[in-house]
Amino acid sequence: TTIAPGAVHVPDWLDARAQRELLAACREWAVPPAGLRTVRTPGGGTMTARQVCLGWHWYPYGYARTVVDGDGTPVKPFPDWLGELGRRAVRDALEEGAPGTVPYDEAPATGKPLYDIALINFYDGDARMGMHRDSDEESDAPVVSLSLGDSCVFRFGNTESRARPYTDVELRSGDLFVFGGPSRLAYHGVPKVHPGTAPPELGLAGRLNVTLRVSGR
Ligand code: MD5
Ligand code: FE
Repeated sequence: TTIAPGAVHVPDWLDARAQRELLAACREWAVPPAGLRTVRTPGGGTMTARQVCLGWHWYPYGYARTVVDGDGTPVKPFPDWLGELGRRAVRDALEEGAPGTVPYDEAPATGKPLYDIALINFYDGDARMGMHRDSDEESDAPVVSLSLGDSCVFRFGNTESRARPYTDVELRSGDLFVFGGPSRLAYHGVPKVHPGTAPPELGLAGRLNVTLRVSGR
């Protein structure tokens, strides 16, 4: 389903087995060193979703190779299989959405791997994410988003401001969302997670979101 030009939602993209495997990997990535951390914002606040990074470490508002705002250790490596998953996600989203809405499918001729960053956000309790844009990557390649566990309201906005107009989309465990082209720099957020809505057999209390990105570095 195309939500806006370049924004393609593919419900149920990961089957139950793939969800279990991705969750198991997330649990390993969450352990220290360079594990799950609470992100402090420059204004003195904290983000309610906790985060772990692979490949490059994101901090407000940049990327580093070490956990500069945490334990200072090197960021965990970005595994090849996750990059392959990202390429497959973009390819499937291209087929699913209007032709040309995600105009970036191939690795550039640099020979560099395409996806090289994963940001994993864990939402429990009353965690949310305010409206923001992802503009710290030096690449206009689409962002791939995979959801696990509890369902949520994902708010997809516009490129001008945090305010209306926006579209609220329900994201469930196993869903894929690809944000490319004109949607790459749209404001977006997660105003609500629905507790207790994860598939019972997954064994996850809360919501996990894995985003795959291209650093462009
Ligand atoms: C989440 N994560 O559900 C979301 C999914 C984040 C974040 O927002 O920054 O970690 S990724 C949503 C996204 C990424 C890039 C562009 C757009 C949405 N967009 O244009 O709407 O935890
Ligand atoms: Fe974001």
